[in-house]
Amino acid sequence: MATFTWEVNDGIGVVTIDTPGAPVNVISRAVTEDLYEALAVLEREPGVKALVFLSGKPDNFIAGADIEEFVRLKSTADAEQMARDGQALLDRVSSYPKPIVAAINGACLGGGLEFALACRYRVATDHPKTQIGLPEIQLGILPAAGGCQRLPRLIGARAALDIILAGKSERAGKAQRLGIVDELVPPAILRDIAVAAARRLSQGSFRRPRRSGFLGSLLDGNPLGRLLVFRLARKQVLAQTRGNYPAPLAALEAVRHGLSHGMREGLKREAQLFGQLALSDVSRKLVQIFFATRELKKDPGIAGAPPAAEVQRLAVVGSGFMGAGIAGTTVVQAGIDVRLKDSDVARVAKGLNAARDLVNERLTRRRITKFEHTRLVAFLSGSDQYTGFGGAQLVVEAVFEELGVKQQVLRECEAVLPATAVFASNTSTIPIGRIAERAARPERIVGMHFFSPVARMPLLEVIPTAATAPQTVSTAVAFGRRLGKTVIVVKDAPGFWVNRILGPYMNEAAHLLLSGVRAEEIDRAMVQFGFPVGPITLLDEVGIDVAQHAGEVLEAAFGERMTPPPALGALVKDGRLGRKAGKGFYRYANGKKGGVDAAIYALLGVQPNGAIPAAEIVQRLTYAMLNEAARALAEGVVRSPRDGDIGAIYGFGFPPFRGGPLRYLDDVGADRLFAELQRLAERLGPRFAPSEAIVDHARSRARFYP
Ligand code: 3H9
Repeated sequence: MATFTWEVNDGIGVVTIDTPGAPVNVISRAVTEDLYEALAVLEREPGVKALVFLSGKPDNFIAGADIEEFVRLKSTADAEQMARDGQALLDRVSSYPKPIVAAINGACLGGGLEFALACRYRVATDHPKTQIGLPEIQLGILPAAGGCQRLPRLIGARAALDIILAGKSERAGKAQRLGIVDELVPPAILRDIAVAAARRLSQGSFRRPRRSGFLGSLLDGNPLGRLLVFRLARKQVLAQTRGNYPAPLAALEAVRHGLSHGMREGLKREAQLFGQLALSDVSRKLVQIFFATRELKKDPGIAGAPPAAEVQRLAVVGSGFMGAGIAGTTVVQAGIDVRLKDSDVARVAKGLNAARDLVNERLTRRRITKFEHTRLVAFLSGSDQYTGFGGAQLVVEAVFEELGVKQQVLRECEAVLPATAVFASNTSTIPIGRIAERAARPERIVGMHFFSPVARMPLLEVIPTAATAPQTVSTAVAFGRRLGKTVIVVKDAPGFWVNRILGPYMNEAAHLLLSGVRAEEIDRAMVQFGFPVGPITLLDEVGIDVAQHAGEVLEAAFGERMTPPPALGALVKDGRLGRKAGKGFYRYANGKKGGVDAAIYALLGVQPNGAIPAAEIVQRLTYAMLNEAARALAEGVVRSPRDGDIGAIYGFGFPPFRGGPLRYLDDVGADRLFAELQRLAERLGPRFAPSEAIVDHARSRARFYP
């Protein structure tokens, strides 16, 4: 009974959950057995009138069912049984003859929340690490230990579906407002308040106030209202997932079935659906991404790396959109001093304002207190001089994308920075080695390629040159992680990883446009394939001029196969730079995207003709990307297929349910891809010629993943 220990004080048994040696508490088979045993012993104790469960881990209550365990499931029947076992355990908890109080501090997720929901009462701390939710959907499964039954019964179908279908976690304050948590307390008094609640419950009955309000009871409380709720939810799910993710629809069905046929039947359906989902290809892919992301969190980015230098002050040169984004994100995520520098004070002031906006947004969204807001804002300062750079351990330059300008900034920084400071360039197109050419301390120079907008985009590419010292790499990687980014270390080659494999994909979109495919048809096909936005919308978002420049860099480096068709030039000349200019392929009004602007076809000199079906659009775009991804991996641009896949998923939203381009390539099969590429090359030109990596893989029937 290693996971559960307890002490009894004045009739209340306080049980601590703490799996020895594990980073977080999870509900595994072994823990399940321990819990049955603990409940049996405590039931027999006549002196125990009520129980409190709290966690012995500092930041974690229970992180859910053990994901490693359900990955090992071999059959639908085993998976269904696993859900039934979980449900039986929580039935035991909910029908326990003595009241049980969950005292929640830290993550209370998935099966952890299902456990808490089976308890009679829930007290949670207002600590920011206290996250309460059901993230199962994000793993391609559904809450199957009664979560689809107990949550809607507690807070109403609408609110429950909102959490379950998005796989959302809420902070404790919101969970209390929703009615999931009964009491919200500071961590220091969690135990006392939970014990007091347990005592009250042991002395009398407790009725939870109803919260749903007039509209809520109208919608949740009668079959017709519920029908409406489910219809709407289904529509929303289909619009968001395009039918590519089966779990949200299954969860909807489990909730609906339970509310119309009762708890028992609902549980049965929940278990059946879990059985089907747990072994599905989509779930396996999403779980692989979960583990790959965790692995990357621990990966220093370079073999045998020395510990990262601690960064207490960041300096940023260039206070434009990127620079301000890096500055603001640093303050919000790392809470350290940031010094911003630009060529004149007006620009600096604009950058500081934009950085401050990110802190303000945290306050508006109630993520921080007013006090914390004041503290964080005070970390931001700036100047048109390099004052304050002497105290920085890391400087990131985000100035204009021109080699000469960047080299100049590097020289100026080296003159004022401490010799041990790291200089990072946030460039998307210029080789880091070129920037470092005339550096006094090339070993301290590295690339840190953030994506735009910095605050929202989860990926960071760290790019060492041949001369970069290992500690410079580990410092950049560790700092990126402090900003909450998933970091991949990539080779200093044109386009790095993300832009390199996006290049042929974007070019192919332009080829399709020029052969008369409508912009919205291209976008629609790729969104249906699983991308968050299509390539034409992406061009508008990135900026058509920026994309054109990136295309030129790739063409200069790789020649004909990366030559962009002459589509973008005409648009740039017309001032169509995308969303930022208020016009691109699409129309924009008051920041809102409208339809495609038909004028683009005249500019491109084509008549839309609808001649190419969606399947071919998808094939040409994705195969162009897969071909390049295999080639770049073979050249060592990324260290492993894992890094390549995570980079594509977090960098530009490659459909997660397909596992990333390299996993998808395995699924397509190198031999089939080879044959199709050859066919496309014959028909459309040598840009489709299979790369050597594809030829090798096809010949040896190799896979990127075992
Ligand atoms: C479920 O509950 C299904 C049920 O409805 C019904 C079934 C019948 N299992 O992220 P971190 C490990 S499905 C196994 O670095 P943080 C993680 O791999 C589950 N392992 O820390 C890592 O291991 P290592 C629904 C888990 O502080 C270590 O813990 N729950 C699990 O940044 C530390 O993790 C979820 O989806 C798990 N459930 O974040 C929650 N959780 O050190 C998934 C964590 O060896 N977990 N580990 O690399 C999380 O979101 C984050 O881990 C958490 C902590 C927020 C808890």
